[in-house]
Amino acid sequence: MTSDAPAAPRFRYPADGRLDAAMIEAWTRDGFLVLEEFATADACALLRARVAELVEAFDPDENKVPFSPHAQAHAAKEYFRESGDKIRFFVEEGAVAEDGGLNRPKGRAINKIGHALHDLDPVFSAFSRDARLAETAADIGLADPLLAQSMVICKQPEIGAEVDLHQDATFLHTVPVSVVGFWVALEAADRENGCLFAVPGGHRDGLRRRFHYEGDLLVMDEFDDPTWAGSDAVPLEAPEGALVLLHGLVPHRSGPNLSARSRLAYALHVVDRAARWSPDNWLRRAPGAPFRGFDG
Ligand SMILES: O=C(O)CCC(=O)C(=O)O
Repeated sequence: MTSDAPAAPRFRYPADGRLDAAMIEAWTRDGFLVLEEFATADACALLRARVAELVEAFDPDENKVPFSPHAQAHAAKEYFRESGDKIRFFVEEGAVAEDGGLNRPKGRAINKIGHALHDLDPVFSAFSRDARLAETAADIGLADPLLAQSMVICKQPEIGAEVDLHQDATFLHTVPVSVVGFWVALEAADRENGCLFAVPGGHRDGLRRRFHYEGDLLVMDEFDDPTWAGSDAVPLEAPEGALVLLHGLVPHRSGPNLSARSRLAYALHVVDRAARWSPDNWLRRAPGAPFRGFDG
């Protein structure tokens, strides 16, 4: 366990989104950056209300695909494979009863919603295309940013599953690696309700795994030590409204939520048009729905 690890340095999000020298230094050194006060309490409340509306409209009888962060069992399902340009709902493994039904109200059963909220939902699109984010993206070297993927990660009380140690470039691969995670705490995230943990400087050690299509199969290639444990990961505790930037190669994970509080977050993954998108990535978009930038 890493719960005694020191906390990560944190900064206040600049009003214009432009990162100062200390922030750039921390980003370059650590491969992550915790920026508090990015989103106001009202903005977070608006997004939480929008999530509640989306969940209300979701019919769990149509699809109850559990998201399994360890086994990637969802990867065999068309419902997941086709979700790159849709808004789809994945339930917690712990919310599915033996008879296949949900063992709790659907609002407490969703693991995540993905993967094109930033394009398809007006509330999430506006939030994702905040002009400040374009400034921040430029400052961390994204020359021509494209919004590739978005997810609401619910981390439900008591059953919220942990997310295993991973690098985002495993799932959203470009040559060279360019993906950056823009992760926003829509509710406070701490060690009790499953905050992020990341390995400082781990982005310098190269790509460990790659999840991609091989023919019709989605496979995971392992390039390095399969016992990769991330025991040097530090907690990235984040108050409501904080923005956490994650370099595509920085190993990170999140803990389980055994608390009575939820831990709602919004993650937007941005790649650089100047890098080559790997066509065997799991995430696919219809030909008429290419990635778009911060300016829409
Ligand atoms: O929010 C979480 O629990 C995990 C998020 C994550 O790993 C990611 O966005 O890459």
